[in-house]
Amino acid sequence: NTNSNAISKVSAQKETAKHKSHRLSNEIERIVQDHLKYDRENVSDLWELIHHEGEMKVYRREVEENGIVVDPLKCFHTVKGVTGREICHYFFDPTYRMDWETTLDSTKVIETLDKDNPDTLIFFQLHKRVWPSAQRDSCFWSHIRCVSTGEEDQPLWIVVNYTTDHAQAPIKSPFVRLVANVALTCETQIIEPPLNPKDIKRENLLCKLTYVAFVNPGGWAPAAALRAIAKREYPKFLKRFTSYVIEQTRDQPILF
Ligand code: 18C
Repeated sequence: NTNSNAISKVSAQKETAKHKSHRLSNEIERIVQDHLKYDRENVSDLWELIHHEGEMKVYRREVEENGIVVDPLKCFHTVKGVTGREICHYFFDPTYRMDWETTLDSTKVIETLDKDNPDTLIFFQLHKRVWPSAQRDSCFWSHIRCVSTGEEDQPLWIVVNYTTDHAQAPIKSPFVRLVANVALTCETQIIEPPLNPKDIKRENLLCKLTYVAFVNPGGWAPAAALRAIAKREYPKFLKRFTSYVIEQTRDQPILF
């Protein structure tokens, strides 16, 4: 089955860490390191808490560039019963995208950068149209990685989605290309760890999740409408996506 196949391929990478370099390697390295450095930092008072529900906190900063709203967004969440690797796997793998994404008309993988180590895919997505604005599309590389911190016993998992150009995804009117830099970082904690690690159950798992999004709509869009949509859609995404991962993994062996 493709699912376990994809999982084992990424885990093989985790163990052997053999990375073949490709045309995006340097850019990916730089962007991933930036996210690892800054995303988990707490927010300053420049950030406004726009949604607080249980463990979930969604912050944003109101920023405009040439009259276009590009508000940075940052969320912290804690999810019980799943590992960071599981959360990142469901966020990265195209198999599940349309199960949890409610803001897309379509998603398509147009390239797998290194077929021996499919940790980087290029996606072309068509977003739902928000009337009366032009419909947005996006083209981005998506990279999944396991980062061992050395200090803790559980590694960090991260997925970064970052806009790129691609010959198979030309910009075509009437669509407007949005520009995105999104990262999901997950850290697994073992609560009340049993003496034998083999006895770890889902009830012992806690995942600290950080999600950041920098999205430029790529052209003018009414600021008030856009901010209202963002305020509604990001919390909705976080709730739906994390519940989805909990559902999918409930009766599955834990994937560390
Ligand atoms: O990270 C998420 N999903 C990933 C996989 O798909 C990927 C997506 C990145 C793009 C995020 C930006 C989406 C903008 C889509 C615009 C249309 C939305 C319409 C919704 C109406 C029901 O990383 C999870 C993403 C969660 C999406 C939240 C949407 C927030 C909207 C932000 C506004 C963007 C401007 C669009 C212009 C609209 C004009 C009013």
